[in-house]
Amino acid sequence: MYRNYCEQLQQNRQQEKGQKKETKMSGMSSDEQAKLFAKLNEGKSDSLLKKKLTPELYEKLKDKKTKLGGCLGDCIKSGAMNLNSHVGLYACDPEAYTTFQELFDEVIKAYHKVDKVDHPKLNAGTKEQLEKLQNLDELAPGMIVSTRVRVGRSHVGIPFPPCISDEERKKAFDETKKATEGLKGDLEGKFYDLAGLTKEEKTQLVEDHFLFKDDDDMLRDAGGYKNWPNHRAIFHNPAKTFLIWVNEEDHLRFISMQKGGNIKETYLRLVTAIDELTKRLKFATKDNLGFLTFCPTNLGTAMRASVHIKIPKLSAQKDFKEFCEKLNLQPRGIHGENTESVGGVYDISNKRRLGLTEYDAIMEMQEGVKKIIEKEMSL
Ligand code: ADP
Ligand code: DAR
Repeated sequence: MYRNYCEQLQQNRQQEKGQKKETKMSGMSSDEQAKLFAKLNEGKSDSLLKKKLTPELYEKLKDKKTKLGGCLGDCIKSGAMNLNSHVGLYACDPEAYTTFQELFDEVIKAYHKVDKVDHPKLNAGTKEQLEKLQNLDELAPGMIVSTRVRVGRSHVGIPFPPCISDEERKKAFDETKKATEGLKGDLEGKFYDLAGLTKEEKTQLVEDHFLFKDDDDMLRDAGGYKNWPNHRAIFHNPAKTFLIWVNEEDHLRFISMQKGGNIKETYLRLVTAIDELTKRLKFATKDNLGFLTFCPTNLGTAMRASVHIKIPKLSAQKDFKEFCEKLNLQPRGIHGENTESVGGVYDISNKRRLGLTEYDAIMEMQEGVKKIIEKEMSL
């Protein structure tokens, strides 16, 4: 996996040097951008965008444009229209992290709890380290309903939702479809165009936690559902333990998931998939940021490893959120971000994705979940 990754980094650097710089004007006027900044400052917001985009920094960045024509307004629109955002900032395209670096770096440092924006090289773990991964069903039988580990990836040279055209989204769709052909073993599966699924098929896949929805207002305001459902797709193996989401929030999400608490098996399947797909696709990276994604919370490893776990007693405690925060864990509801828990079952995952390796991230989740199990059993 590491070898493929290094080769790809080298190719990316050569590609960026020779890449023809397309210029595409963003659709947003400077007047609309100014209105968004005013809206952000109208009401109360605890978002990192509100905290970090000072009037002085706005003045400094407001006239800048990325080579693909993206502007600051494209990046702050969601946070300005949704003052209840936690972060509120998205990159209009991969180059936004450079063009608007003074803003993005402050948000990145605050979210990922790092003093310096400096992500380590990809490291899924050595043979010895991987022996430390566990099947937590042996520790707490029946407590973990399911385990899921996912990474985000972006195609080189294709903008993110605020600036992507329908043709560019089709290019990402087609490249991914081609890359899934010929996957073998546990990774072999079928590619389903979202537009070709019936309403019932989609509903069942969403209810079973396998498919994404188009119901996140913050993602909508960031341009995430433009031309929906054109060129959106899901790939999965027959067992639905390996899936790929195409053109949801990110160009790509590689997902390994299964019933129960076998973190080791779930993680190793994803590592194999990433290695295989790295041979077939080129992913956007930046040395100090790792893998580039639409949202700065997903940079670096772009990995979120989660368990759906039954913790009715711990979750009823007043300090539940603080308990998770201290372990660098993020509690969520069980139907996706900003949803509620059901029957005391919570989605518990690593919060940090940048400034640590893939191995560090999965171990941070595993060791944190073990502390959650210990606490739940002690109550
Ligand atoms: P992500 O950014 O990782 O996609 P979301 O919170 O949007 O996270 O979750 C996406 C989907 O994955 C939702 O349907 C959610 O229910 C499902 N999901 C996340 N973690 C798990 C898990 N451990 N087991 C089963 N489903 C999960
Ligand atoms: N609506 C954004 C979400 C930030 C993190 N989640 C992502 N990228 N799905 C917010 O700022 O709350």
